[in-house]
Amino acid sequence: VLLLPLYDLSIRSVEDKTLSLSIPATISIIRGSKCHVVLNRVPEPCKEDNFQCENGECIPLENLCDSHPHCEDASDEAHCVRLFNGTKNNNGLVQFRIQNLWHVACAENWTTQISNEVCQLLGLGTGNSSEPISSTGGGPFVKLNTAPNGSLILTPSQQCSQDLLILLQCNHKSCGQKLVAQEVSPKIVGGTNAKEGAWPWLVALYYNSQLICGASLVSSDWLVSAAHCVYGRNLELSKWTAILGLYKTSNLTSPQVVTRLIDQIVINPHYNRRRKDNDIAMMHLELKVNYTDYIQPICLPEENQVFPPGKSCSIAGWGTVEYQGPTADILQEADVPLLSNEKCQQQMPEYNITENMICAGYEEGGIDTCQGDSGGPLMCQEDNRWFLVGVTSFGYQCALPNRPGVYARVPRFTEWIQSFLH
Ligand SMILES: [Ca+2]
Repeated sequence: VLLLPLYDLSIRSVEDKTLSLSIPATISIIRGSKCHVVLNRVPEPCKEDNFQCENGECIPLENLCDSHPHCEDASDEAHCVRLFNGTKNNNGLVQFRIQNLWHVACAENWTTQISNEVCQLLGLGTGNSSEPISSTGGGPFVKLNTAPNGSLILTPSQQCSQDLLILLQCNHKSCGQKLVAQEVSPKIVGGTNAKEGAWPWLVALYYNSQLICGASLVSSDWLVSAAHCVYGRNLELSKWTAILGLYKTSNLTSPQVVTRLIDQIVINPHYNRRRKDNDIAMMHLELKVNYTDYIQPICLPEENQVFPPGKSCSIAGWGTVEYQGPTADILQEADVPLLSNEKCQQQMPEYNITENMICAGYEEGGIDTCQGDSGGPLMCQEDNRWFLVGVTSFGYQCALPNRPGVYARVPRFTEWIQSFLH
């Protein structure tokens, strides 16, 4: 019996019939029946002149990007600077959002320190170069200075001196950034349809025209997936297809979709099939892909980067709704908390949970939605960027409590992955 106040609930049986209920309600499910439970907590929509925080709160628009956190999760101050109209995703005109309006940065008084500060805010390392360029468009504009403590002071302005704007180039290549504006969605328990463009590094792997696994794009020509996805299939390269920019598997001809053949597969040399240890593989695209709003690489974590137990991360994929059942049409996503390896070992006594594995899932009363194709990513956000923390390796079938998903722990393989990228 599930007691679910405050949630909109739909239950999809394996026959794919959806039953919607108004809540609060108590639902009994016959033991042994297979259901896919989707819980959507629907926040009240905000009034028109309000901004909706990522946690659903409403705040007045004038509190957006005013340097003071108003949302409990500070999401009102999260995306207040961007690079605009660049040729790559780590350069462009600097724009600051002040309240609800984007302001273009003027070139006057610009310093290296400001470049570094802006690149850092964008999660792009330090500034590489900045040059003044003549403005063609209209305002509003903003002049920048640094306070003695190093923070930026923004002064909105009607015009830039000599109409000069700043074109900034940051050092890091961009990664782990969602480029398609995501509608504000409430925190979700269980899983739900993702928005198009929500996970632009997610790749669908087809073998013999069957979607069998997920993968993650880590550069313009390399994917990371699970070794068990490719094991025994790594010699028949021509049977593989990687589909990038995919949202609905029923719409492979969408203009956002790019298809690539695979010309190399490398299984991690330490992969142990029986113990499911080091379950990670690299796949090379025959042709590089161009990055678009729908195709972007995910960031690789540093080898020593820590993702602590309890941290909420995300999984996404077209994974089966039930064990060996059909794949989902629309990309599915869910939030899952990371688990310590100790806890995970307790809950998975049949396996040896090694330091090359990381677990995620709800400890108790968890509603597992069976998302996450094998090979697909376990993703965590840090400093506004998404990192590939795990590769979906194994777990139990749907909806079993105390059964976390087990993932290959990517920071253990960062050096190995990077050895392919240069
Ligand atoms: Ca604010």
